[in-house]
Amino acid sequence: MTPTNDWHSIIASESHLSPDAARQLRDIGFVVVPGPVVLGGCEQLSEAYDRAVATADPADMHTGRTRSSTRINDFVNRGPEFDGIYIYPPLLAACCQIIRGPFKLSGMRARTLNPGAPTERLHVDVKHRANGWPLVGCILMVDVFDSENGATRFVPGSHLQPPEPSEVMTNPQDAHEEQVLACGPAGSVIIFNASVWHSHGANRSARPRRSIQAHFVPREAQASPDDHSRRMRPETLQRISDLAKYVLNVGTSNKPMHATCEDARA
Ligand SMILES: O=C(O)CCC(=O)C(=O)O
Repeated sequence: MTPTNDWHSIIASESHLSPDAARQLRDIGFVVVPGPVVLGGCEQLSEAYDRAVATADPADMHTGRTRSSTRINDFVNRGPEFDGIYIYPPLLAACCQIIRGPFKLSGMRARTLNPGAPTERLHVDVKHRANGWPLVGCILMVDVFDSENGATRFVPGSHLQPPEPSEVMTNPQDAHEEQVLACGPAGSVIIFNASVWHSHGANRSARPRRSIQAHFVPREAQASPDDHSRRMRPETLQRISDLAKYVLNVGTSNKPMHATCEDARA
């Protein structure tokens, strides 16, 4: 047997999800788990988020036609507070479970759901068997997610059938009778199979609902158009671990110098 000493094998053998979380992801299509520990806690994450948004080049900010949410791309390069998100072990374990082979980060961006935003249409993030399928999504709650501020809604088990909401629903913006909300305290992470029907709810609160959202794709698939690999900042490359470089698919070999993820994170 060939020795399993490539990055993917190391990640697969060392990254773990609890059996219950793994089951929810498989059967329901999403799970909410406590997120990675951020130096300085949620307060520092919140400050770093606001700072990154305030200093972002306007070319990296997208508010869309309805202005209901603001997206800021490339959170790989916006500060050390965000480095632990895309290498969070339960998230990597979920990628192994869903993608079932080598994968990479496609993109990581901020999304602020503005007060007054209406419910979004239910959708999937990638078509069944299209380039980039299966796709894994992750939403880190910078603020609490609740029924008032637009917590993400999911239709449990919908990833197990090929039709998309727009193919079977008269209006995908409507409430679905089986939908459930993914609520949680700030710092929680939603991990989901991006084939599950989902969307944000309405933000009826007076506060913005802030989040950091990441997507992972099979390694050979095309990354998102705002792909970090074309714009890695030297200070990011200097700061991040070899494991992170592998997950980002930037400047590292598939054959690690390290025996474990732990050594590589150090
Ligand atoms: O921001 C949200 O709650 C939903 C995110 C979403 O629709 C997506 O990841 O495609």
